[in-house]
Amino acid sequence: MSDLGCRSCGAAGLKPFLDLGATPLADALVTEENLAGPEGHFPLPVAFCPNCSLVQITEEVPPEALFVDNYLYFSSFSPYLLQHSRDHALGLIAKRGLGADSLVVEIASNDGYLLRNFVEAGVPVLGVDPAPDQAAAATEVGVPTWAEFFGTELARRIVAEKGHADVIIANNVMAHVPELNDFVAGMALLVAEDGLITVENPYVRDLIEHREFDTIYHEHFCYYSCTAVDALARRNGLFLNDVEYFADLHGGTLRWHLGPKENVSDTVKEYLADEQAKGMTTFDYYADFGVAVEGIRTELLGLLGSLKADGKKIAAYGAAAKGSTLVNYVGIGTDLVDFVVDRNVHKQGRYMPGVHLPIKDPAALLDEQPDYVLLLAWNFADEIMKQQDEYLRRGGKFIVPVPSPRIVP
Ligand code: DWN
Repeated sequence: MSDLGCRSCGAAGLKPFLDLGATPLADALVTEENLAGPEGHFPLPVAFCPNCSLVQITEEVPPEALFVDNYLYFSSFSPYLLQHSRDHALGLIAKRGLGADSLVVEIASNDGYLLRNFVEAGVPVLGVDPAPDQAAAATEVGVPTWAEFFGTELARRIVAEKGHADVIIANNVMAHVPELNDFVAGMALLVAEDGLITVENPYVRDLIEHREFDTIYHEHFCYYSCTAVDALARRNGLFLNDVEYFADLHGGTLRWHLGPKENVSDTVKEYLADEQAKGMTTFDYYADFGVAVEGIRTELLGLLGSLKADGKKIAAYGAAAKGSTLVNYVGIGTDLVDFVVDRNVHKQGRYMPGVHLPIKDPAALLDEQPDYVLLLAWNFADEIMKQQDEYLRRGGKFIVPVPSPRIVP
């Protein structure tokens, strides 16, 4: 991909600024029987497009391998995300006056975690998600779901069968599609002429400024600024009309409001101007990120190594995709960390990709009371530390790895 053009604008001359090495697929958790088997490792180079400012990985793993075969991410394991999603749904129902004659389509609807709020309010919905287990789980909770990848072809079929959508929701998916323009053009085909599209993805500004390098993995083809989204939308007949920021979601998330009619808010203009002022539309803003990431690796290895040398027992929390990037890039194996805990029952009993850390139920923290817990799901730090108050009361401590490794409390 590195010799191909930008995923958005097609321009040549992508400028690489980070290489996380050959890493295993972040959500490809390993079963006991496959521990000795082959495990794919794929390059993870990251580049900047000087033409449209899109940050992107320049390696391509087929989406089927990423999101269909044995994809284990279920959105409903995070109470914070469930509340965030419910607030979003109820806000849209009120603001857009959605009712029995409306249609809400969510792309990457996972296990129905968000659309179920519309179903409860009597608003017709359609979920789209290629992951079969998640689509089945959504259907079980009353969210009709098509287990397919979204693009212009599927958009046409939805319009033919269901009509145009009053609202399209696309959370944490526009970063996950290799064919970006076909994806956005599909949303432009599907949305009603007075409809709204809301797209949520982590904000590349926070990735760089908070050194959230572990949110880079093969599922995330792109990392967005408002500048990049604005260009991508306009190229496909849509306009970036508004934007909302959520500092506590996935390390800093933007919700972009797109529509077929131009009505750009002052907030969008401020974000675009701020990105220009920060230099986010130039390579220099990203140029030194690799050095900062190497610094985190050195610091974290040093901290874990010295704790182990002092005879301390260390575990980890969150068999997250970002956790896979972190433990594999830094080189954290069972010599340093004994096990990982995760509430997602589909992940328990498996092993982290590459380093093969065993994944257990969070109860193991009280059963085994490790001295320290490396917080791989740092984006949910408040929620997890509240949940683990007994572990903390007993003297346990967390290690938060980014923006720089630190022990809490
Ligand atoms: O884009 C994506 C983001 C939104 O979610 C997907 N491609 C994949 C996934 O990335 P991730 O796995 O890094 O996301 P999370 O949601 O940060 O992962 C958190 C992990 O921690 C999950 O496995 C669930 C787990 N968890 C837990 O065990 N106890 C989470 C919470 C809040 C908890 O209390």
